[in-house]
Amino acid sequence: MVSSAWLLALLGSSSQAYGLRARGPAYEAHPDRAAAVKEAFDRAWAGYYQYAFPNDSLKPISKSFQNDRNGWGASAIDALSTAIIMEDAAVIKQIVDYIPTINFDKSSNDDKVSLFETTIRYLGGLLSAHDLLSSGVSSGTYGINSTQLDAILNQATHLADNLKVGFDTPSGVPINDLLFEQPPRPDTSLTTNGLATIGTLVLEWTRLSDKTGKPEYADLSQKAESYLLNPKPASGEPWPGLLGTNVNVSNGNFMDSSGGWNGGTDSYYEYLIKMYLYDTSRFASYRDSWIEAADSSIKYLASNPSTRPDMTFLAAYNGRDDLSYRSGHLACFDGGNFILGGLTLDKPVYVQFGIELAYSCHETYTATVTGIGPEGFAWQDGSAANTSNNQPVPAEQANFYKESGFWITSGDYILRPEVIESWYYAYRATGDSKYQDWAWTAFKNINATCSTGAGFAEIKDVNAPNGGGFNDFQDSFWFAEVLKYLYMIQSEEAPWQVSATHDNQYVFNTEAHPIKVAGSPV
Ligand SMILES: *[C@@H]1O[C@H](CO)[C@@H](O)[C@H](O)[C@H]1NC(C)=O
Ligand SMILES: *[C@@H]1O[C@H](CO)[C@@H](O)[C@H](O)[C@H]1NC(C)=O
Ligand SMILES: *[C@@H]1O[C@H](CO)[C@@H](O)[C@H](O)[C@H]1NC(C)=O
Ligand SMILES: *[C@@H]1O[C@H](CO)[C@@H](O)[C@H](O)[C@H]1NC(C)=O
Ligand SMILES: CC(=O)N[C@H]1CO[C@H](CO)[C@@H](O)[C@@H]1O
Repeated sequence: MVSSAWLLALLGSSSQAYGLRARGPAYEAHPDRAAAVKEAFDRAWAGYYQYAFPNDSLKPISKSFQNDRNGWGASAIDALSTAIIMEDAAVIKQIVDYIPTINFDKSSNDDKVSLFETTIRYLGGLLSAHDLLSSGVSSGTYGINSTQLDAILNQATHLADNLKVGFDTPSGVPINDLLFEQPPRPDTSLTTNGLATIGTLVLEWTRLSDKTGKPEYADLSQKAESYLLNPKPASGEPWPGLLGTNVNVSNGNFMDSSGGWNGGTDSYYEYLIKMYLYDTSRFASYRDSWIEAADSSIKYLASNPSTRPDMTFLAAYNGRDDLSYRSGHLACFDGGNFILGGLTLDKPVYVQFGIELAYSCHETYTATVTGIGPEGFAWQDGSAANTSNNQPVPAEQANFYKESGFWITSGDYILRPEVIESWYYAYRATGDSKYQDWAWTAFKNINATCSTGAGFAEIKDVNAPNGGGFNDFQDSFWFAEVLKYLYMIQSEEAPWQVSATHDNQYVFNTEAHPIKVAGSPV
C-alpha cells in the first residue's frame, strides 16, 4: 500500500508547482454579467434574424443585409456554437432547422469562395455544433433528433467535398480562392498562398476525417501543412520556427522572409499548439514547431515601448535585420496562445509571457476615449540598440504615446475578439478576477458605443467621443467570438471551458468554435 506521506514526498519532489497545477485555480462565476452578455447576443440575433437571415451579415443601421461570405448564412452558422454555450434554445432551433436547406453548391453573386474563411467559419461552425450537440452534455436537451444531427455533418462533408479542389495543385499547397460554378475549381490565376490561409485548415479538416472515418480531408490539410513544418528554402525561416508569408503553390517554397504574429501569418502559429492539444500522439511535431516559434518570438520579437517599459508587444519582421514595431487588435490573440501553450506543456514561462502580452493589449483599451482598443498601432522599441528601426512618432500623438506606450495607426474597431480572447485564457490560467473585470468593463464600453439600430456596428475611431461614427456592418465573428469569450469568462464551469489542469475536452478553432479533442485530454 502506498502511504500518503510517500505520495506527498513524490509530488513535492516534482515541484510545488505541480501540486498547485493539479488542483487548478478557483473560478467564480458572475451570472448577472453572463446574463447581460446574453441579452446583447439575443438583441444582435433578433436584428439579424429579422432583417438579414438567411443572408450572411446584418447591416444594423440600414436594417438590411450583406452577403459577404457567399450567402450561406455566415452569421447563423457562426452564432450556433455560442447559442449552444448560452443554452439559447430558441436560437439553436432556428439555426438547426435552417442548416439542411443551405445550398453549398452555389455562391451568392458568384463571389469567389475563400478556402480559409469558409473553413474557419462554416466548416468550423458546423463541426463544432455537431460535436456539442452530439455530446452527452447537450443531447436531447433541445429536442434535436438524429436526422437533424446527421444533416449537420452531411452539410459539413458536402461543403468540404466542394472545397477540396483547392488542394489540387502540383505541391498540394492549396489555392485559397475558389470558383463555385459547378464543378468547383480553384482560381488558377493565383500562384501563391499565405502562411495563415494554408496553416489554419488542419484542425477543421482533420476533425472532419476523424468524425466521418474518411481520411482524405486530414491527408490534404496535413500534406499542405508539411511544407510549413519543414520550410524551404532557408530564407523562409529567418529564425527557428518563425517563417515567411507567401508560399509558391507549385513547389511549396517560401518566397519571402517577412512575418510575425499579425494578420496573414498569425493563426498558423495558433494552430500548431492547438493540434497538439487536439491529439498529442499524432501532432507532436506540430508542438515542436510551436516551441521553436514561441522561443524565437520571446528572444527576438519581444519589444518594450520606449515610453512604457512595463508593456510588451511582438514586433513584425522582414528578415532578421528589419524589425518593425507595429501590431494591432488581430495580433492580440498572441497572449492567449502563449498561455494555452504554457498550460499544455507545463511551462510557466510561456504563461507568464502570455500574461504580459494580454496586459499590454489591455493598455490599448484603457488608453482611448471609448475604452476600446484600436485596429492598428505602433511604438518605438525602448532598447538603445534598436533605435535605427524606430519610426518617428506622429506629432499629434506625441503626448498620447508618452502616456500610453503606443500610437494609433488605424483607429477603427470592427467588433473583433482577440484582446478579450487573451483575457479569457489569462483568467482560466490564473483564476484572477481582474481579467473578468477587464472583460466586463470592455463589454460595457462596446455595448455603450457600438449598440445601434438593429444590433451592433463597427466604429470609425476608438479615440473619438461615441467612436467617431459607425460603419453599417456587423461581422459574423461578433456572434462566434466576441460574445462567446465575454460570456464564458463570466459563466459557470462547463465541459468546453479551457482547463488549467490537463483535462481539456474541447479546443477552440480560430473562429472560437469549440472542437472536441480526439486524443486523451492534455
Ligand atoms: C437574402 O434575404 C432576401 C430578403 O429576405 C431573400 O430574398 C434572399 O433570398 C436572401 N438571400 C439568400 C442568399 O438567402
Ligand atoms: C426530426 O426533427 C425534424 C424537425 O423537427 C422533423 O421535421 C423530422 O420529422 C424529425 N425526424 C425524425 C425521424 O423524428
Ligand atoms: C513557383 O515554382 C515554380 C516551380 O518550381 C516556378 O516555375 C515558378 O517560377 C515559381 N513562381 C514564382 C513566382 O517564383
Ligand atoms: C447594453 O445596451 C443595452 C442597449 O443600449 C442596454 O439596454 C443594456 O442595459 C446595456 N447593458 C449593460 C450591462 O450596460
Ligand atoms: C525587438 C528587437 O528589435 N530586438 C532587437 C534589439 O536589438 C538587439 C541588438 O541589436 C537585437 O538582438 C534584438 O533582436
